[in-house]
Amino acid sequence: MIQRIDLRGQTPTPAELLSLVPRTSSDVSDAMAAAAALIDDVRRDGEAALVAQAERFDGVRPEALRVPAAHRAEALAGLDPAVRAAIEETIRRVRESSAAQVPPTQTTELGDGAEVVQRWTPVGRVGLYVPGGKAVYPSSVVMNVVPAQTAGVASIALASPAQADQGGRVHPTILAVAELLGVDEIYAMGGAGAVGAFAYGVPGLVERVDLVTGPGNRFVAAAKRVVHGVIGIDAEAGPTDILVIADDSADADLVAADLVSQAEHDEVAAAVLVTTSEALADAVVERLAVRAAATKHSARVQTALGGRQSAVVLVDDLAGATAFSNAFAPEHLEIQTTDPDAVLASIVNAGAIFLGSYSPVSLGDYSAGSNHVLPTGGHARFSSGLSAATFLRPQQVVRYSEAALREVAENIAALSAAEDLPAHGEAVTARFDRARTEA
Ligand code: HSO
Ligand code: ZN
Repeated sequence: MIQRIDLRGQTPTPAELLSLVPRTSSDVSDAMAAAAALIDDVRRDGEAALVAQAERFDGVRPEALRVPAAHRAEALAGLDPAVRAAIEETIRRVRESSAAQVPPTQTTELGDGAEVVQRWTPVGRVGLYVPGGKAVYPSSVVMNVVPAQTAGVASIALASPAQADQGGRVHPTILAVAELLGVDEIYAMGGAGAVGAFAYGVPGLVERVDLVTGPGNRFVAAAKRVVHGVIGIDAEAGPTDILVIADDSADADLVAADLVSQAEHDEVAAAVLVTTSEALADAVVERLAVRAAATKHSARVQTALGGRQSAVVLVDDLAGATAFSNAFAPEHLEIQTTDPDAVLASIVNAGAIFLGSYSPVSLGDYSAGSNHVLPTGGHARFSSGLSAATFLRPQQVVRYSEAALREVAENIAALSAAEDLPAHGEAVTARFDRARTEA
């Protein structure tokens, strides 16, 4: 089932490494036209369009587009106490670690009376999209809302589709988690139309937002692309992936369990083991077969493991393993070796990194206190996971005194002349122009 690739004795380039284990592409361009049409409907017809889209796509008329407080309270009362306790502890941990993501205001003195201050200012209003349907992930509500709250976002709204099997209400677990988080502005709206409602506002229902975040299907991703520029968006999430770097000290059964755990998300999820040990490779392949056959979502897991995006890769040494991993830029990287920190030192591209045999990805998905919204599709080469910083903008504040400005006045004059923008220079010289001040 899972393909085996033997790279021992070879030194492939990063591009060659990537072509050996290509991720499934997540092209949303063909959904763009449909998403744009749904957004136009919402801009034209407002609430009526949202109701019509719910009937068409979710097969139900929303009981209320704006979720009333009573529904949220009912949902929280019905939440399984064990799930409630687990969510509360996750909230606590994510809050604590998110606080460290808010950079302090920093002042740089560039001379006497010359000062540039950098401060971080939260986005004013955020719309969080939460998918309904098959995959309802209350943990993702926490991962999106908590960093926004930590950043100091004043206004947070949440949208999730009306569920046919809930009589047209938003999924109760989502409502309950929102209630635990203190989010009281929730809309039963889904898909591209919901993104449109957030981007442009709907008179009498929802105010426009500044930024939309959260996962969703192809049409939600396409809708985000359509409205990007009108408002901000977070990264587009593609299929999840995991890469494990392991040596002969790793436990094959645990490595297999971790690979299966992320393969469980999606038929196109990628699960990759890169190892220096042939014995471990053999053992993991064996354990994968057993676990994949026995797990609840066996068919999905087997499809994911059998795809070209998944592999067991043999390398000569740990340097070869890190080279592979840096080229792949995994969303989740586990390092299960005798000295994980030594391997970590050579890692540059990864969404989140899990060290040692007691830090599985599932820990990060639910309870570590880290964020599980991470760059997929190799985007870890240039971007990072969701954090308080996602909701903050660095702003520079400039304050120069007369003497400090005088010191650079000639530079400004020279540069403005070189760019043929003399009025720029004149704005500075005017301040020191004696004829002007005496007049
Ligand atoms: N592993 C997923 C997040 C998740 N797992 C949510 C379970 N629920 C992407 O990082
Ligand atoms: Zn997961």
